[in-house]
Order: sequence, then structure tokens, then C-alpha cells
Amino acid sequence: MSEIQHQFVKKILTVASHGAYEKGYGVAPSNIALCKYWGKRDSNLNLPLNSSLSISLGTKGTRTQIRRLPSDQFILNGEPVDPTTPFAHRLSTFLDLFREPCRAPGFEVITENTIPTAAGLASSASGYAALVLALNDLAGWDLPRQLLSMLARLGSGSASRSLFNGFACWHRGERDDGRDSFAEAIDTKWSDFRIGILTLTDAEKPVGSRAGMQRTVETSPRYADWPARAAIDFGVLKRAIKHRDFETFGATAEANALEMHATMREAIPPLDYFLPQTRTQIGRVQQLRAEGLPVYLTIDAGPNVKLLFQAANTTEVENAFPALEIIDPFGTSHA
Ligand code: 2P0
Repeated sequence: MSEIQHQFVKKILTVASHGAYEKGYGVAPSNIALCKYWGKRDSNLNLPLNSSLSISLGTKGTRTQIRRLPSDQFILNGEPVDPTTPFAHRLSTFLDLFREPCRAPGFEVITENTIPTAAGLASSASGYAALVLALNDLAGWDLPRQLLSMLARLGSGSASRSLFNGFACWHRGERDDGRDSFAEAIDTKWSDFRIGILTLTDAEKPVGSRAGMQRTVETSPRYADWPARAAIDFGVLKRAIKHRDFETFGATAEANALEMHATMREAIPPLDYFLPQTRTQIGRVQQLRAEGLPVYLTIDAGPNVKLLFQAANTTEVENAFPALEIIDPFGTSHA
């Protein structure tokens, strides 16, 4: 991790309390962006080119326990992690930022995903959010969520939004030092909003989203219009959530996702995360809508499709997509 990142963490921790506990715990939900984060203006501090807005997945996410050790040791879903893997390397590098403030030469990190990895959602977002919560607990920092979201952002941009339940927005910020680029909760509970996960494949994607967004920013002529377009979608989605205007909400989220994929397909070389089945399912959703069923979709940097609908239409949506995993993001128990 760079000196700039160390300085950033140091500044955030100036307002931290100090306790030293033997273990720390953190739990965070996965999130799905409805206005996508796609493109960075600073890859060192993970500062985005556009604000983004997401819905957290309630009980689906990551649980993490952490304690100090002489050297790093990671356990993921009950299995020790090979320290030579990119996963372990990225985690260790992130933890480098916290060894001194936590007085820990190494960390034992025991982490469990409460969402099947096959859905492509057990991502870095809930992982880094849960880790930052666990560090906050271990060191007794007692930091507000807004500051924790900025620490999680250093691990993975989308992790900044996983510090919150329900809808969250991550403000791009304007400052070069990254101190105004944080996420916060949107205070609207939309109890009959549902998400359906259509898992088409659990194969690992050929190009990770980090490399994918960089390639898009650097080479896609279509990307030039993305930040302004995303800013408009962000505002429309916020208003639609406030007024629980489902049609505007769904249409805007779907168009935003499809535009993000359009920017990638014009990258050099082109980046296409869709499988033939992805296109088939997009066609089915749009056909159902033409027949009067209010169902919309969003797709992240992968081939799997996520449906957006309301509780009243659950039966029709389930009949059309029998393999669907349905998530109630505002259900009573959270991760
Ligand atoms: C999002 N994605 O808003 C967008 C939509 C993928 C497509 O955030 O480099 O893993 O760690 O900041 O957060 C995935 O990107 O990227 C992502 P880094 P991250 O959810």
C-alpha cells in the first residue's frame, strides 16, 4: 500500500477512540448497484468518476472475525487460504495499512460468506466492509459508519456501500485527498421491493471488474458520456426511491446497467461479460414487461442477471423464472 494510503488512514484514525480487544467481529451485507460505479479518477485512493447507488442484500453477505498473530493467516469458508493466491496477497496488502494502528504484526482473519459464491455476489464488497468493521471492533476505534466506509473504499470501491442496510449511496466527492468520497444510507424502507438472482454460471470471469473498468476508462470512446449520464441516473433513482415510483426506478436501473455494458463493449479490446443465456434472459424480461409485468433487471461485471420487482408480482416472476433466488432486502433479520 502506498504512502498516500497510509496517510489517509492516519487522518481518519485521528478521531478514533482506543481500546484493545482480543478479538474483533464484523458483519456486512453484499450490495447490488442500481446506478453503477464504473471508472476511477484515482486508483490509489479508489476515488470514483461517478456517484453510485445500491441496495444491500439483508442477510446475504460476510461475517468476519479477526485477532492479532505474529504473521497473517486467513481462513475462508472454513478452509485455510494459500498465502500465494491473489486473494491472500490483496488482503495482506490491505491489512498493511492497519498493522501499526492495531499493534499487530499479523492478523488471523476468519471469514464466512453467507451467500453462495456461485451467485457471483460473495464479492470484495461485503468482504472488505466486514473486515473494516472487525478492525474497528478489535482496536476499539468506535468510528462512525461514514468514516468506516472510506476505509472500506480503500479495499474495494463497492465495499464503501456495504456498511449500510437498505439503499445506500456513495458520493464521488470532489477533493483529491478522498476525504469527501464516502457512502451513506438512504433513509427509505421499501418493504415490498424484491430482488431475484438468476445464476447462469459460477465460472470465474475472464477479466476482473478492476481491470475491466480501467480498460473501459482508458480506451472506450463511449465512456466519455458515462459520468454525466450516471449523475442523471443517480438523481432520478434517488427521487424514485423517495416516492416509491417503481416503474421509474426499474427503468432507470436497467438502462444504467445496459449502458455500463455498452461502454465496455466499445473498449479496445472489447469487453463483453454477457453469455448467450444473458441475452436470452434480457429478452425474456423485456418481453414480460411488454406483456404488462413490472419486472426490470440489472447486471454487474459478469453474466448473471438480477431481477427487480415488487412483492405483489412474486408468483408471476417465479413462474417465469423457476430457478430464481429471491431476496427481501428489507426483511427483518440482517447479516
Ligand atoms: C458496482 N462494480 O457499482 C460496479 C458495477 C461492478 C459493476 O463495483 O477496483 O470490485 O475494488 O474498487 O468495487 C466492482 O468493482 O472495484 C463494482 P475496485 P470493485 O457495484
